[in-house]
Amino acid sequence: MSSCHKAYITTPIYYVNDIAHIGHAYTTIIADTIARYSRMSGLETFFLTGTDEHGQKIEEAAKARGKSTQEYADEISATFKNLWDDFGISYDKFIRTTDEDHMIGVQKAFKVMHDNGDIYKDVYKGHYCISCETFFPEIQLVDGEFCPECGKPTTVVEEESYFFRLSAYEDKLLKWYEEHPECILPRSKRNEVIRFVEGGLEDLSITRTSFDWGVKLPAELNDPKHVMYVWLDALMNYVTALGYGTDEANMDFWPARVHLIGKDILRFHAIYWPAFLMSLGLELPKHIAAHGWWTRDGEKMSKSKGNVINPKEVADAYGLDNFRYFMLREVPFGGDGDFSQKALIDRINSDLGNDLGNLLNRLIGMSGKYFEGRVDSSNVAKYYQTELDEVNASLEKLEPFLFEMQIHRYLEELWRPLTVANKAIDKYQPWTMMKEGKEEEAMALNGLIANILAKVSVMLYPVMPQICPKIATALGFTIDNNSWQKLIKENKLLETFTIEKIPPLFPRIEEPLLKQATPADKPATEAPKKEAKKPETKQEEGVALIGIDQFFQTSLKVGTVVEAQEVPKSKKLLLLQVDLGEEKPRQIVAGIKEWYSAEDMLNTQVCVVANLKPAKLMGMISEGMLLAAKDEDGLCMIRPEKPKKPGTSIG
Ligand code: ME8
Repeated sequence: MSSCHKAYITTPIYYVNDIAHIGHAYTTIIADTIARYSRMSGLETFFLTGTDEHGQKIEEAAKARGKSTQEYADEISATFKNLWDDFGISYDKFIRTTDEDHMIGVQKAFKVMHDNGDIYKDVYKGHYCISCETFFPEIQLVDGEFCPECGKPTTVVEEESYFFRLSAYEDKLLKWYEEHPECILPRSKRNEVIRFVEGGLEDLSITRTSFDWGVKLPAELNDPKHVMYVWLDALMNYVTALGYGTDEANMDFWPARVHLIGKDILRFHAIYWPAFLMSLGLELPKHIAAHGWWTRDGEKMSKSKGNVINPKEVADAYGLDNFRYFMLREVPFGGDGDFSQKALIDRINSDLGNDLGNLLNRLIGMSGKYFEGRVDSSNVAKYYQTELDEVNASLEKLEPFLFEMQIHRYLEELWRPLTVANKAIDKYQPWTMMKEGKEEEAMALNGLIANILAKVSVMLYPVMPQICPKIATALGFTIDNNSWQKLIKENKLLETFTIEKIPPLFPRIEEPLLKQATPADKPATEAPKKEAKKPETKQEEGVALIGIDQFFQTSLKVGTVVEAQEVPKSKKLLLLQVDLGEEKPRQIVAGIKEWYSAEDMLNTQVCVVANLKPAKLMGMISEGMLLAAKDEDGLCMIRPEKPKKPGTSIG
């Protein structure tokens, strides 16, 4: 059993049907940050990542490229591993589900669950989405055919299958969520899962007979035509990586401290996985942490749009640590994020360049000019106790933010000491002190700034593992468990040392550095001022709080529906022409047909989000969105209380 001195941290294992993009990099970078912090703080750490290589989707992707499935999986798996190596990701193991010992472990798990009566054989009839490798009940399908997750057509499958008695775990799962409020992070996501489970769980089909690129059943079952469902195989990686079913030496890292995942795969991790673990008699993970989705300039990334972001290109152009900082700081964990070069450049120029880089330059300048680079911290507490107290108060708050996955708040709080330092220089003015002969006070100020930078670089190291050691070198120390203990846990200071000059760490970026730039990528032409910077987003329970200026970026208008018709072959969509007082009516495709007929909508007034990028729905352009409210009883439109002129703005 894992003790509190051990930390086991995992990423999802990525499908080898495509190469890594910014979303995969995001998950892996968060996990790497947590792993690095764990190690620095003295925890024995095991960080797992890898690739998910079985299933119909991979078999088909290989076929489409004219390759053998194994050859194809080897190739793509290597691209993931190489990328993480290039990025210096500090994983302890890279697992592949085609590894022999993984497959042995999965078979052992299947046998245990079978022997204890949780697996039985029956016939499966249902709708399967190959892209999501998931079965869906008919009622969940869009227009009776399409996958509710990805929109692709599903196929009807009727075959003999083994089932896992998921329904038997409903109450036990609910009890677990109830007793462990922190088991799913952010906590708001836990409520979603609870509601889903309360809606009832069906037993889960866990084998397939229609293809064979997967783990075979244990030999004892003597049923060679079945292979295991890819999600059962994949989830097991978290324990087979520690040796489950083979050499169990590392099983003392179990249970995981955190499984990091994207919100798209929460159901598998928060429902199936704990149920499998209960059936196996293993402990449940401490946290399952689901982050949000990255889009590109407001749009979903896809190959056909040509807007997929290659993380390597971004890191090469802007610097790996800058990219890491941006991703972790820009978005509240759990919320969705938008990647634009402008946002990245603003973060680099403002947070990193102005707040951190300039402070280091000021220190190098000040200590060089007055003290030949020497720093003596003996009198820091004598003159600057208030500042020290403020800095320590911030540093003490940090660790819980990290382990509760509030990484954006971790970084936000970590910037406070930098503000304290920058303000102290402006307030006490070392140049004036030197003129007035207050050399001791000026040296103490020098010591204060140097120590704030030292402390910040230690705590920033997990996020920026290449740059922070450079800051530490300039300040004559090394970032490790000893310095963390001394500077952070014991609130001590570095005593005397000489500052080494280093070149500026964050040269200002004036222009987007990647070809794919769009107008939205242009950086602010002036140094972004603190106030003018992107409004701070704060997050509670996964819901982003926005400033009023952000709210006003949305244009809401009253409109009149001047034409309404049904979309042929769609159970959900109506095609509306809405007068917004513009030259011609806007075409809006609205998913409201279950609640409103075309006739109901004609000549009524609606509230429209008027500045959304046009989107295509079933091949039709939609130039806005209607406001509506939906609960268990259905959906209703939000309308003005009294008639208003088309185009009247709301807000
Ligand atoms: O789901 N924004 O693998 P996968 C943010 N093999 N994160 C994103 C993203 C985006 N646009 N796109 C992908 C699988 N991700 C299974 C997992 S685990 C036992 C099996 C990230 O290659 C996010 O972490 O489709 C998401 O959960 C993961 O990539 C899905 O990777």
